[in-house]
Amino acid sequence: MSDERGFRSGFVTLYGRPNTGKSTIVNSIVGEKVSITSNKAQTTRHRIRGVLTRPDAQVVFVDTPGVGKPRTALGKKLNTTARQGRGEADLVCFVVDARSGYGRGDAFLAETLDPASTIVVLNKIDGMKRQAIVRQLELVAGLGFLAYFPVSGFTGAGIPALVDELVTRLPPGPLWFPDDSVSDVTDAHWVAELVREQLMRTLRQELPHSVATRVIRWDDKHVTVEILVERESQKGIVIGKGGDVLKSVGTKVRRQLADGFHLELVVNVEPNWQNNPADVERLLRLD
Ligand SMILES: Nc1nc2c(ncn2[C@@H]2O[C@H](COP(=O)(O)OP(=O)(O)OP(=O)(O)O)[C@@H](O)[C@H]2O)c(=O)[nH]1
Ligand SMILES: [Mg+2]
Repeated sequence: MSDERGFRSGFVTLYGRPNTGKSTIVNSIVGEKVSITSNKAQTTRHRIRGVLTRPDAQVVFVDTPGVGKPRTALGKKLNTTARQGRGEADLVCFVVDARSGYGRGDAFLAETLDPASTIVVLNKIDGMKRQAIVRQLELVAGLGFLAYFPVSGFTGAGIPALVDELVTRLPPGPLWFPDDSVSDVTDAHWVAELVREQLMRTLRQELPHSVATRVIRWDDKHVTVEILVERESQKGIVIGKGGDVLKSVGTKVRRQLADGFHLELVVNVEPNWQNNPADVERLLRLD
């Protein structure tokens, strides 16, 4: 199937409630970490493309922010970004957390999706009893979508079958990205994301949502990432006692960077940015 006539390609958007495992699935499929993950809702803030190229097809996976009831300008922006991702797709993978179970939030989203181009992906089936998985399948089976796939983004169970199904349903098409390209994320954005990932994983309660990160200086192998919080009182928590939080974040990020990379972290306050649409636009802009 490697002749040109047989080649298929297209865009597949992962869409769903926050924390259902969309980014974990994209990373698992492309075989590399292209999108940060954490157990806090709203970890993903941009449309992140992860590219899978096989001899017979190229699938561009579009990871999107989780969709939820917006309580801030940031939440609203994330919902818009997710909808835009849905709009550019040939196919949508509607990702549901099978562990916590198909719920009202999922049902609400299901109604906004086009059944003719949507596949339901029941994620996190690792460690679940067969019966419980079947019950979840029964809950969604009547919704009229194209297909239903129980998977685990962790173990990879069910993922190859899902990818084969997606490829079969994509139209004939060209390579959209070079065949050795895995992601469209720039180096600066990626380093800022790695810092935010560690902060999301470390910080508690509402604090993760108050954090924004961006590279403010990149000088050969020396990079400075600015961490923005919303209040002076949050600064101390992010820095930690004797700087221990920042130190641990820095260590975990450096491990994922090339040798000899010098990473500097600075913390500043951008008052209440999460509630100000103009601040949200500015801080989430990729340039
Ligand atoms: N047990 C289990 N946990 C998973 C699986 N996939 C993801 N998780 C966990 O679920 C949490 C959320 O994963 P993410 O991939 O960040 O979820 P997301 O849907 O991208 O979240 P947002 O970007 O916030 O919308 C993390 O703690 C993951 O480790 C899975 O297959 N099994
Ligand atoms: Mg995500």
